[in-house]
Amino acid sequence: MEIQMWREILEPYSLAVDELKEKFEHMRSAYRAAGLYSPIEQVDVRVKSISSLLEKVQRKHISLDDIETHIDDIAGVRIICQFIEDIYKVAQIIKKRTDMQVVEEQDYVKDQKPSGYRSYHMVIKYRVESLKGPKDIFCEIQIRTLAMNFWATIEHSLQYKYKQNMPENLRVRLLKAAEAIVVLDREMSLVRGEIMDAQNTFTLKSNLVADILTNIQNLYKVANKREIVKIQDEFFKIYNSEDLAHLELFAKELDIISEGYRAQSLK
Ligand code: 0O2
Repeated sequence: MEIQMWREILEPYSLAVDELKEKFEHMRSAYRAAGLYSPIEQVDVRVKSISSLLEKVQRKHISLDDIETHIDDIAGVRIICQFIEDIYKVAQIIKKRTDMQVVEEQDYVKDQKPSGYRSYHMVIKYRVESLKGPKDIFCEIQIRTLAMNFWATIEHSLQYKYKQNMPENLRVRLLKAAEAIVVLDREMSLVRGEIMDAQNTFTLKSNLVADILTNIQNLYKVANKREIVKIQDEFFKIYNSEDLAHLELFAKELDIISEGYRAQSLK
């Protein structure tokens, strides 16, 4: 197959991963904008490189003509979560979406691979609209925790280095490290409530501060300077007191003041 042909084949996959990255990142922002904890921490995407595709084609004895139907991870999305519980939440969210259809699932979190690898895998069918028209493609979504990702990234590099000949002592060490990851994820799940509370408070506070600052900035255009300085001083006082309920109240009062000025300017 010519290089140009490869480029053409990979084009829709590249479009798909760009779109999917945008969608999952938007989901994360929407949670945070609503002051909610996001089960999605990070989204990485990639299109399999030509050399990695060729390696898989040879290893699995697939004809070059069957690549698109027999290899379902040409497009890859990796969703990183903080906690194991988030993995299953994200999987449920994906299953409910109407713009992607889950065609295969593999729970390597519950059934870890012999290497020690853990991750939740889904293959979805996803439609892209390219210049040539609509095309349904397969995409592999890997959902894992930060800790699982740490392990998999390191183990993947070692696999790449040693291919099938990983020294036994290294293999055993990696298995031990995988066990430690299981314990770490379990421990983190036990303090999940505390961590989520802390993160929700942080998100709520930064959303409030952003709203307040936008309102103050807009007031500069309409209110007199003395009033704005008074508002600013009050804001700094409340902000430094770390009293979130007071900050919420202040933000609401400021909304009313801003609304008043807006109504006046429309008269
Ligand atoms: P890359 O660079 O991520 O694309 P396989 O025969 O294992 O290649 P299969 O049967 O199609 O693939 O699917 P499977 O088992 O779900 O694995 C697909 C991907 O999962 C791999 O892609 C890896 O990203 C990841 N994976 C699976 N097993 C392991 C493992 O033991 N260690 C690590 N670190 N990752 C794993 P590629 O093509 O290997 O690599």
